[in-house]
Amino acid sequence: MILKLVREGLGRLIVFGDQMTRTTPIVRDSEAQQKVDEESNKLSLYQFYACPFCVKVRREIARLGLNIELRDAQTGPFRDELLSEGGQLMAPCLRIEDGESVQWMYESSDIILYLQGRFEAA
Ligand SMILES: N[C@@H](CCC(=O)N[C@@H](CS)C(=O)NCC(=O)O)C(=O)O
Repeated sequence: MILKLVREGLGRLIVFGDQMTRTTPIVRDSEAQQKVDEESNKLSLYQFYACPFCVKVRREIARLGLNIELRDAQTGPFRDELLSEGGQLMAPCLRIEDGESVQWMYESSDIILYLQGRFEAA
């Protein structure tokens, strides 16, 4: 219980630090941004608010100027969905829709590399 509170407190400090030190997002012309937005519509991030790994990914999403839906997996339907469809109750997890198929990507570093590879130069 105490450990959980300490972890939550530290997480919130990290969230605060992140918000104080956000960098300017990549700027694109409106056509390029529209294309990126359309692609981002097919992505969603299952995450916990005060999780440092989630902060790291949210920070990169902001830097890359992506409008990815954030889904709170702490409680409620997204928690159940993450477990039943993704296979693990661990955050962050990026849900990637590609036509009929869906990929669930865990591991913050893998998610960041994936987003950079797909959107850094877009
Ligand atoms: N190596 C993973 C670690 C992710 C991780 O440990 N996430 C914690 C939250 S900070 C988690 O989901 N724990 C399972 C739980 O809280 O039920 C990453 O980098 O994404």
